[in-house]
Amino acid sequence: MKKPPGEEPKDALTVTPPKKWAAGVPAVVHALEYSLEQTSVGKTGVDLLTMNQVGGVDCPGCAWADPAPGHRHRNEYCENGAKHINDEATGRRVTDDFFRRHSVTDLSGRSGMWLNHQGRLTRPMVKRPACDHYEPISWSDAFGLLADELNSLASPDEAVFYTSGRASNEAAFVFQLFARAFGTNNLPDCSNMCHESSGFALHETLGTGKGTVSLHDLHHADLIFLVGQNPGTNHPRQLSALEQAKLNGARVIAVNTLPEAGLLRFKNPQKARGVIGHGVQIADRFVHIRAGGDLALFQGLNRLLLEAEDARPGQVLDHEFIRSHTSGFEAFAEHARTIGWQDVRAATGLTRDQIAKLRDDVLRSERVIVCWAMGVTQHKHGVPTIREIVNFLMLRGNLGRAGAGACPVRGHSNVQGDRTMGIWEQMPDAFLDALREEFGFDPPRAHGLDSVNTIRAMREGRIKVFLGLAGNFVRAAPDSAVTEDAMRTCRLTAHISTKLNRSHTVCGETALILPTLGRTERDFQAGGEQFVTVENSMSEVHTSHGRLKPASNLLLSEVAILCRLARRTLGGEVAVPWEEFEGDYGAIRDRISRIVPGLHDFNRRVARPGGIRLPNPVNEGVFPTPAGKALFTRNAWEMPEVPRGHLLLQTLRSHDQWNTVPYTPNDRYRGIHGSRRVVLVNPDDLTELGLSEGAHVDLVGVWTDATERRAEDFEVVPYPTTRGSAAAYYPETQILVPLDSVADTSNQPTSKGVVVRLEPVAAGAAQG
Ligand SMILES: Nc1nc2c(c(=O)[nH]1)N[C@H]1C(S)=C(S)[C@@H](COP(=O)(O)OP(=O)(O)OC[C@H]3O[C@@H](n4cnc5c(=O)[nH]c(N)nc54)[C@H](O)[C@@H]3O)O[C@H]1N2
Ligand SMILES: Nc1nc2c(c(=O)[nH]1)N[C@H]1C(S)=C(S)[C@@H](COP(=O)(O)OP(=O)(O)OC[C@H]3O[C@@H](n4cnc5c(=O)[nH]c(N)nc54)[C@H](O)[C@@H]3O)O[C@H]1N2
Ligand code: SF4
Ligand SMILES: [Mo]
Repeated sequence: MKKPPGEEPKDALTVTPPKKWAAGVPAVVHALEYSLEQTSVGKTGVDLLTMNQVGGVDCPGCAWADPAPGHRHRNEYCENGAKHINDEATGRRVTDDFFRRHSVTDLSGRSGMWLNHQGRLTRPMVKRPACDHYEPISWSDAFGLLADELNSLASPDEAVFYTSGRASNEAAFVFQLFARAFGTNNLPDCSNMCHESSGFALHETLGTGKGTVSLHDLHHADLIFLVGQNPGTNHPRQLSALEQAKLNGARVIAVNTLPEAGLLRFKNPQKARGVIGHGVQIADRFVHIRAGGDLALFQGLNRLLLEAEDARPGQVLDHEFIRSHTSGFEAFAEHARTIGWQDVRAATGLTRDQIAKLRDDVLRSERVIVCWAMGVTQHKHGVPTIREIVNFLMLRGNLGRAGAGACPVRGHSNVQGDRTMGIWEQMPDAFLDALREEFGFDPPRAHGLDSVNTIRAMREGRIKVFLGLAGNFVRAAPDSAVTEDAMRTCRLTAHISTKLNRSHTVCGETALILPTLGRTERDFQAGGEQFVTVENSMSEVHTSHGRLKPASNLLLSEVAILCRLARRTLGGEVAVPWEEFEGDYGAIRDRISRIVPGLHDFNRRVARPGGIRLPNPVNEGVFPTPAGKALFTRNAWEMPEVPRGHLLLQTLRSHDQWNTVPYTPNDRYRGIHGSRRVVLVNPDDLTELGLSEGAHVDLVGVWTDATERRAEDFEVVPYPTTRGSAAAYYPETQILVPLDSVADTSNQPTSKGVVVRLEPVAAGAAQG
């Protein structure tokens, strides 16, 4: 079979029926198989038992919250958490010899799975101009090289500082401090491609960008919506919370283009009931929605609620909440009443009667929570969709009280914390003022570049230095061909990483690999053994203690790398005690205490079991918008235009990957084995397109520019996705997402809304 360079190899594809339940015993056995392959049995056991426990290591996987101390299971982790931690704790090592054997050109032809499989990076490496190999470099020379490049820039804005959400609070705080002391707000992050739409919509309507619910709220809700998320794979312990909610009487409505296994039934591996028996049905209603139809769905639902109020005045809406806490209700209501059911049907595939059933569920419920993730944020109208979800919650006062609220389900384990620490190209003045007060330098005020704008600026030759703190920017960003060309225009690209990935191989003229400790590892500094802190999706800030021996004795912690680099670059220019920070992370937390509201007395309070829950003003009845009230909004929708014979493609995660890093070619719950180059299409669409199961097709992107975007040779799998849509894995399909196809206002790539046609590959070519 054909395989473009840099893509995953393909074995023979086997397809089995999709699973109807998630996370029972086979899931645990499956994780153990992966971990046994990566580490020794003993080490795995030690790690996993400390995972997500008080005083233990925080799972490096997703940002789902831990139950309160005293309510945790002995095994407080999921199958995928076990895989993520073992992927870091692997016994494999990338050695000097490895880089002698493999040129950069060779490595850039390798797949992400292969690169990751080589194991942990062990020492700093440099690729010099006109040279095709990485070679060892000392830490001191590496810092010297980076500092010289930075200091030779015509403007600090010729550098960008990218962060991925696995970085700790301490590392993130130091990173943004360094960037701003250096003189730029160019701080793009993975969140620009993840929940940026949530941040924008929540900020605008509620005055705060974070979710409002806790685990306790979820456990005690009457009705929970799961919109555009796949918890069985991406937030498996959310299923435990949903199970608990259901045992307490909650109903769950899942809204998705795919009937994901985790939405249907859950067998809890931590309970006998989950080992035998049928498990718990998760979704009481599964709403099989057309791709991108969620705004229309919530608007239809809102119209029905307004009409129910007309029929029973004073009994449906929470007038007290609307009167005292919100503005814009009249304009919103007027607009919502005008939406047409034909239009809603076209956008959602759902009838008024089907939506009326959801209204009835809502009317029976006192406490409603809406959870959402990438199926909502990664569409062109992601921001208005979330604004409409806020409208929905506010109609019945489902904000700021127990068991109710908004729950954007975050991705990376500390992506929310990184933002709290100032990783954002648009940090508000209050934060910048606090930095100035604390450190005595004037941070730049002009907004910096986000992820998409970074690529645009690179393409125009305006960026000379790229420094990445974790992540895999080249592979996470859209429009691979454009992004890779853009990255190669840099004079220097440098990555602080645990493992090898494509961003090390598609690099600038000079490139640095700065290998670092993972979260699982012990971190000794001048001031003794250190721990770090992270913030989960529910705004709980807690500690994470590494337990393992570092993968190599040449590794430095993220904080140490950043502090040394900052000292070398800035000399004595700013009054930041970098050396003290490196020696004792408590000194960093002391400063954070004085800068980040809610983290006062950080060191003392975070030491308590369970840590600190950052206050959310909404839960105190305060809406810090300019008007001091929550805003009802009017949201028009514009469905993506999908020409005849085309489909709307979503690019999503398999069960066996961590973002840009596939672990295996399998996606067990969806019944896909042996190959990731598959495209899932509704059988009726296949008939209409004249394609049959197993056909080989190129996915060809259709966009307003003249560029042809083609992902070659995918195998067609008939799958119950909604009519008109298709699904294929990220990052293989990254090449199809146009850089300029972004969500309105949030500038987030529309990774779930890519117009494609399926072009059959000539019979002989598929075998080539
Ligand atoms: N194992 C594992 N866990 C992870 C990750 C990982 O890669 N692997 N990544 C982490 C990160 S960074 C993130 S952000 C999260 C992502 O968590 P998710 O958002 O669950 O991730 P995706 O795989 O992108 O799945 C999106 C879901 O939305 C649905 N969907 C797509 N389009 C639509 C639509 O228009 N409407 C509706 N209603 N549904 C739609 C898809 O069918 C799919 O179920 O997971 C985190 N957890
Ligand atoms: N088409 C499409 N594109 C997408 C998405 C999509 O759904 N579809 N999802 C988007 C989303 S939600 C996200 S969050 C981004 C993800 O984008 P990123 O966060 O940039 O990507 P990851 O794949 O999580 O990064 C993995 C790399 O991080 C490094 N790493 C791992 N742990 C550590 C650590 O502890 N410290 C350090 N320093 N490095 C570490 C390793 O070198 C590893 O190779 O991708 C986005 N891109
Ligand atoms: S649900 Fe998320 S945080 Fe919890 S163990 Fe699984 S991957 Fe880790
Ligand atoms: Mo994410």
